[in-house]
Amino acid sequence: MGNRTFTMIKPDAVANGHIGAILEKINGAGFRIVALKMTRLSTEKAGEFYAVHKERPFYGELVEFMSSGHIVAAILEKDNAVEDFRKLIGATNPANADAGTIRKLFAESLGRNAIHGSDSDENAAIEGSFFFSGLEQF
Ligand code: 3AN
Repeated sequence: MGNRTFTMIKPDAVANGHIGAILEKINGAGFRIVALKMTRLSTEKAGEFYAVHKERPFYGELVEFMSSGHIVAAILEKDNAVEDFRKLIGATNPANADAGTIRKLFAESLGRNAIHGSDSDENAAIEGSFFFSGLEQF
């Protein structure tokens, strides 16, 4: 059971003005923010980040969307961080997400689903170091 996960507030949620509300939900659920930045992914960098999905039919759409605007990347700390954070964000498709989850509250659709959460401790570490150097993690 690891105690860190990685998240990105995606371009839809940033453009719709939800950064503050989402960070408040994250803190309110007991996560400590240990790294935080607003940035924008090039198509090349977005493709690299989502390389595990390369063979999936939605890969092109995903890369285009994730490089279409600013994102907010963060590393979060809490006991059982990966699993608890995925509960907090809700199902991939907001139509299936539980009431009160971040995707239910803020996502537009399956493709534009407001927020990313790592799916394993191993990927949390890989994804966190994709965006943050050791000096940027507190
Ligand atoms: P999650 O982000 O909940 O772990 P994954 O890993 O299955 O979901 O998918 C990664 C991302 O790809 C999702 N967050 C979503 O933005 C996008 N995605 C997944 N399935 C589809 C789909 N059928 N059509 C368009 N985009 C999708």
